[in-house]
Formats: sequence, C-alpha cells, structure tokens
Amino acid sequence: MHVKTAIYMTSATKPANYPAETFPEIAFAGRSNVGKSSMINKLLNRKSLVRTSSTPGRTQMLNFFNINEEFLLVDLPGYGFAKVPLSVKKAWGPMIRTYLQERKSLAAVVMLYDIRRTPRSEDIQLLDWLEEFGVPTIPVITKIDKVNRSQRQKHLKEIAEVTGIDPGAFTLFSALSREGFDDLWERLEVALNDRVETEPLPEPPLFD
Ligand SMILES: Nc1nc2c(ncn2[C@@H]2O[C@H](COP(=O)(O)OP(=O)(O)OP(=O)(O)O)[C@@H](O)[C@H]2O)c(=O)[nH]1
Ligand SMILES: [Mg+2]
Repeated sequence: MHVKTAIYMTSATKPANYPAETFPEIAFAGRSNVGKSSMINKLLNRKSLVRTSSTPGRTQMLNFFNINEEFLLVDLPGYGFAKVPLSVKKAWGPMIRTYLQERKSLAAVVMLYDIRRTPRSEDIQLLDWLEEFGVPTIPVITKIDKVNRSQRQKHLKEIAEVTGIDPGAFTLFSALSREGFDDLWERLEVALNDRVETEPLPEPPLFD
C-alpha cells in the first residue's frame, strides 16, 4: 500500500456524527495502552498523526482518518484502564457496540492483544459482538519486541486459548520494528477489497 495522504477527519461518539459511509473502513480495537494508535501511525508511516500517549485511556472517542481518499481507518477508544472515571467506562460498551452494529462501510476490525497480557472480559465481549454482527476480524498480537523469541510461542498459545482463536490466525506485530507490517497491510487490503465487492456502499449524501 502506498500511503499518499492520511488526513484526520473527525472524532465522534455517536452515529449522527460519524463521517459518511462513502469509503470502506477498518477499525482498530483493544484495551487501553495495547498500541492501537501506534499501530496506525506505523502503518501510515506517520510519526504522530494519531495521538499516542503514556497516559492510557485518553482516546475516548472514535477517531476517523481518511487515507488516499480511498478508505478510512478508525482508532477506537480503548478499555480496561483503571483510572478512567466510571461514567467513561460505562459509555464504552454502548459506544463500541453501536458502532459495530450500525457501520455499514466497516470492512474489518483489527483486534489487538498485548503479547504480555492475558485477554480479559472486555476482550472477549468485543469478540462476541464482532461475531454477533458478522464483522470480519483480524487478530493481531502487538509489542512482540517486548519478549524474546522463545517466549513468543508460550504467550501466543495462551492468548489463542483464552480467545478461542486459532494460533495460526494471529499476525505478530511490533510498532518498533517492521515485523508484521507487510502481513498486516496485506490483510487490510484483502478486507477492504472484500467489502467493496460484496455489497455496494451507501450512496454519499448530496451535501456534506
Ligand atoms: N515496545 C513497544 N511499545 C509499543 C508498541 N506499540 C505501542 N507501544 C507503546 O505503548 C504505549 C501505548 O501505545 P498507544 O499506541 O498510545 O496505545 P493505545 O492502544 O492507542 O492506547 P489508548 O489510546 O489509551 O487506548 C506507548 O507508550 C507506545 O509507545 C510496540 O509494538 N512495541
Ligand atoms: Mg490511542
């Protein structure tokens, strides 16, 4: 994929404020601090198009980015960060569920897992929704640079067991190295093409 333009469009919490469904779209989901924003920046080869932070839980809206006027990438709010106010925690479920249910242009969700962490209830909940709404899912294990090669298989096996996902289905990724970069782009391209070929996208609005 040659990224010519990558432009921040808007942030939203509810469908009325999402951008038009003119382009196929890929969203990135996972717990707070797992590396969603870093992954998007890496894929786009932009240092800080998407804000990353050492203070997890800061991205509390859905952030939409337009790539090449061809497709959208969406940075979804993370979950599971203890210091976030209860009101924000409660808003997360309906916000994500509604998005997954309603977004007709959604081609796939990249589901991120930190190689050092055991998936928890929210991770499983998210997988249930993806299945319920028939959203194609691309499972990725991130931060693989944090563990040595011999440890990788052990962690991969555990994450596969807890999620029920086939170990061979995961892309192993690092935002620090280039590992997993080509594999992930290939999967995104396949998903985007599939979305365009299965069902026409809704007509763009006459006025934007
Ligand atoms: N070593 C290493 N660190 C990473 C990697 N990806 C992300 N990080 C670091 O992990 C921290 C969190 O990354 P973010 O990309 O902000 O995580 P996020 O999932 O967007 O977090 P929220 O926006 O809070 O949901 C940052 O300090 C990143 O530099 C990786 O592949 N390897
Ligand atoms: Mg983020």
